[in-house]
Amino acid sequence: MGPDMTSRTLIVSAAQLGPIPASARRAETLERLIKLLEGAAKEGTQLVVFPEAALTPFFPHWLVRDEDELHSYYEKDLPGPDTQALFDAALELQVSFVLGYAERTEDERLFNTAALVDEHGKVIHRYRKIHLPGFQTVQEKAPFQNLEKRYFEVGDLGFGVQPWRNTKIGLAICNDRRWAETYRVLAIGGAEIVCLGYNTPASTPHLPESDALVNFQNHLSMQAGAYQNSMWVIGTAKAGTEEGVNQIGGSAVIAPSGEILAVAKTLGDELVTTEIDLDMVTRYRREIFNFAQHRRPEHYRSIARPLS
Ligand code: ING
Repeated sequence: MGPDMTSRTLIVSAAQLGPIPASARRAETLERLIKLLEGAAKEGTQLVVFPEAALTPFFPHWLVRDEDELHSYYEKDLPGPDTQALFDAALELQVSFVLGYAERTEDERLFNTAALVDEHGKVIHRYRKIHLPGFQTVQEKAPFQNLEKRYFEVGDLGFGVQPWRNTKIGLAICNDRRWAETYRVLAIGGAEIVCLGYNTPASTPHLPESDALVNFQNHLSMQAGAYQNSMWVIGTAKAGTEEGVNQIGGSAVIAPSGEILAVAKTLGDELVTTEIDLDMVTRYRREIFNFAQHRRPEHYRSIARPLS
């Protein structure tokens, strides 16, 4: 049975991107995103999720010394001259999409942002990354940097939930997926699908013991969030070796059961498409994670008792 407005089924795609070199012209990058949109539309997809920083290399991985270079990585308007072609293609194809990008506001504030664009090419929701990992200053000994605290402010929009078609969507970005609160706050707000992009290095310089577990912990975070909150999670990677940093792939569509329904096989541009049943959210929230019947926030007090 194909997707329609009553059956609460939907076809979704994680649109994974391979590396975006700092030398890439924006038009070239946009071409890659449009190609993925076209491929998704051919598969009947209604919602495409692009990664975090889907228009640029993940520049927090190095100290950007040149002011003009730094500003070149941010978008002032969305759509703007550098993204209009993507919006036009999505409108033409009647496909909604989530786009991760670096945002510069009118009053010069800088955020790591994701936007939800509906099938009419309209930005209907925006989220600014709250959990910024990394540092303000360069870590001398590290083989690569994470300077998100230097290049972005902490998001000031909270975790919003946006009605879209016959469901509700929440957005998150990269490190947000590691924090249980991200999914719980969105679930309390009624989100049925969480869309998130990530740029995740294959090694963690400050905790080398976790290097062998990077891919496991990527899926663990999203599967736990999906299951413990009865939500669909669409997680999309910017993968491959980008400006010298190896990044994981593993883009996936994860069900409220916690199962991975579809997962990327490569580290390049790749569509991970599957049909999802939104009523699985309803069933799991009725039978297992029924917040009203079983959850007791009024009793949740963490009391650190001294050892007797
Ligand atoms: N990147 C990484 C992420 O959260 C990281 C940073 C990796 C933090 C591994 C902790 C462990 O996937 C971004 N951009 O948040």
